[in-house]
Amino acid sequence: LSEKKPKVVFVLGGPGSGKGTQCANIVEHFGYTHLSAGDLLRAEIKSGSKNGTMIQNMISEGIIVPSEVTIKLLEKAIMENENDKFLIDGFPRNEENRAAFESVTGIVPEFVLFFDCSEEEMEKRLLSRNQGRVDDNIETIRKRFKVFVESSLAVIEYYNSKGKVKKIDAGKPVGEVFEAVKAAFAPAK
Ligand code: UP5
Ligand code: MG
Repeated sequence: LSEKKPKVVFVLGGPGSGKGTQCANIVEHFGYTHLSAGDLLRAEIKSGSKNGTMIQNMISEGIIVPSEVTIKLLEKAIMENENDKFLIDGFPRNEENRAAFESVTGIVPEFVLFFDCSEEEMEKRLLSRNQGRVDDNIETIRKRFKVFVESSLAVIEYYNSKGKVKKIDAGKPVGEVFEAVKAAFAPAK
């Protein structure tokens, strides 16, 4: 992976802040490949892998899956893709994820997009998503919010201290959020 030297942008923000939605727009506009850590974990469950049951249980509780598991899936997805620029959506989720990813892959992100959104708005979005996700029920949503505040915000603070965070007001309609996202990518084009 160190030979490939891919360009990586981390896309972070609370559950339902619009990471997946905006990543789809960024892919169309800027030619990145979108890797959602959550989607990779859900695919791993479906594939019937030995870790599937553990991953399923953790996602149902809104808990962060061990970083070895997630990092392996991300590395594989990066290696198997010819593109050299990737959006990593929903990872790293805690300081241990962050440090392990940097040391295992040698990859340091170009920058970090942070979708800032109120819990009230995120809750509303998640409860009306209706895609059959095991974690889109009010109890698990509350647990996901708690994990985000207690573990994931520290990652954003870390990158903020390095001057790498581009904060986006993600509480607005999709189109308006994307205008702000475009501005964040424009200088790097
Ligand atoms: N929507 C989007 N933008 C909108 C807007 N501006 N206005 C109005 N509505 C908007 O959007 C959510 C919903 O809101 C959609 O219906 C959308 O149309 C609408 P989406 O783009 O899907 O938001 P996103 O931020 O991607 O929400 P998601 O639920 O995917 O975020 P999570 O971070 O909770 O989920 P993720 O899949 O990343 O992780 C799930 C679980 O996997 C974690 O809880 C954890 O258990 C596990 N996990 C790990 O352990 N490790 C990892 O590294 C990653 C995941
Ligand atoms: Mg998502």
